[in-house]
Amino acid sequence: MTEPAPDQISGGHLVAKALKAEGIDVIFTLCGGHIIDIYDGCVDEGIDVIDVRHEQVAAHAADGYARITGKPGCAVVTAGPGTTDAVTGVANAFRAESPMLLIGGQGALSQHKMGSLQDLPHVDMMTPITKFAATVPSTERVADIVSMAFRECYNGAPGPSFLEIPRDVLDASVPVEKARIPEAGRYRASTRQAGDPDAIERLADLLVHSEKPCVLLGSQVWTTRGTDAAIDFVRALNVPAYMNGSGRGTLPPGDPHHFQLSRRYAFNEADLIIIVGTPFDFRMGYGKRLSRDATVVQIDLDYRTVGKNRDIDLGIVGDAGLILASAAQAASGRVDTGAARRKEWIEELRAVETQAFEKRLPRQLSAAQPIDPYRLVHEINEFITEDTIYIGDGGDIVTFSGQVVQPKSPGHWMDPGPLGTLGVGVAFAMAAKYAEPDKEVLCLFGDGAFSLTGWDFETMVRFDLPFIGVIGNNSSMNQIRYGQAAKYGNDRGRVGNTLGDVRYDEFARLLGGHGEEVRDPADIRPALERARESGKPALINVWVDPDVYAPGTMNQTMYK
Ligand SMILES: Cc1ncc(C[n+]2csc(CCOP(=O)(O)OP(=O)(O)O)c2C)c(N)n1
Repeated sequence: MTEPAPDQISGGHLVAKALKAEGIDVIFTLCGGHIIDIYDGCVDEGIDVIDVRHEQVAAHAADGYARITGKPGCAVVTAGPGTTDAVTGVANAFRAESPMLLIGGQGALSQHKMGSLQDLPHVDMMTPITKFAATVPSTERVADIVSMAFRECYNGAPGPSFLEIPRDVLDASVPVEKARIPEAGRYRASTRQAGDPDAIERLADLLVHSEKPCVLLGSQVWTTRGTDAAIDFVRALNVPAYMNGSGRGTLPPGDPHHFQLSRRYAFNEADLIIIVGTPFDFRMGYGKRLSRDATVVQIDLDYRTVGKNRDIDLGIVGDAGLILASAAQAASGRVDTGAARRKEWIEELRAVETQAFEKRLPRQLSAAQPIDPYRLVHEINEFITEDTIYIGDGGDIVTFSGQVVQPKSPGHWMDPGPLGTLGVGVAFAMAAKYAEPDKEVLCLFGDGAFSLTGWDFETMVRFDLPFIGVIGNNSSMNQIRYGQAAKYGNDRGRVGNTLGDVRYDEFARLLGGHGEEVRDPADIRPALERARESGKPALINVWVDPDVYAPGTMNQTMYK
């Protein structure tokens, strides 16, 4: 074994020092000869190395780690196929505004363009799906450029960065005093922007004059850790709140300002709609689902998102929590002419909400066999606690859960985000359980989604990361099947979307986890309890009715 002289440091050790300075305590990786010096550096810096079975999982886990911890995640993969395998994970983080760094190996600079093993133009491939993508040109610059990549992750709305480190750059050693090794907390500024003060005053005015306001608390409320400010805001001004993405759980179910099922009604009837930290993308019907008569305010970290796809009346760029706190403060000194009518408005929405809930309840309690997916997600919703981090990874089954499962705490809801990537589940569970070992992690999978990256269940076993996996098994890619059958008829509607009747519970046991099969809805709850008690990574294979679809799937809302 060759060790650098004491006053020398190698590229891999410089990477590890820069990760440490960023507060990162784990990398997710799949090995390759191009990157092993980073592992050696991690050992010295006390950074854990979680090695997975597919690079896509490493990248999704880095994304998930960022969402849970508020720190950037890091995945390290080898050159060529290692890096291409991770592309989906980076792309998902890009659309979800999740800060992470992917480090890819690269052939030696000395063999540049000579056809070295696993050589590809990684930076060109990564540029459109990252905020920053670069080659590290010399060993001296390794830590400096890693810290630059982290800085770039937080420019505007957060997102991923990519670095490739040529093998000779990584493996070489340089005198320590020649390398810039940025120190923790000294190489980037705070990103908390308070918003234009004039715009905040206008928002305060709009609020106190509004009789029928509503607010949509999107993912950036969680990203910016603006939960408390958002809660104070809705309480101080008596504003009904809807939540989406990672913003779910900002208010717990049962809170007087927590609304979910009356959103369409509110967006039609409101006189003031405040959209916080979520774009007018397909999940919002590109803004078309908001009343044309309402005054629309949009708050976002990214200047480019505000006013995109739909006209707005007031746009504010900055940190969700800071802006909501300043608006509430600015409103507190004003005469609130809308206050009395807002009370009635809240009652009106509560009535709509209750009616919608009662209409659906019989489905949620259905004793049908095969199991109605509504019953499965109802049981999950009843089972989770304020310490359960809920993950959805699938098509139709996750659309059902989006209607029924309500996280009980902020930051306890994870879904892929607007890229709609199947296969995030095991990786998100890995990151969540690693980062929050005292929390329970429950992931609902479609059988199709689980199959994409399910081998990493073994990683969960190997690293002793217990979680409860529930597979809504309909032996189909049902969300696709619905639209296909509607368009081409039942026979042709079956082409390319049929899966085998796979016993995922047996798969779990094969890999050393806990597994159970459920056919009777009355058995769902006891099976969930046993999975909780097992203390192991678990898969409960629940056979759900393949001929029942979620309303969102039947309306094909995602394409409208
Ligand atoms: C990586 C990826 N591939 C394909 C799709 C397209 N897609 C969306 S939903 C879906 C079906 C998912 O099936 P499953 O996870 O079993 O859930 P189900 O719809 O059957 O409940 C597919 C293939 C996607 N979103 N992501």
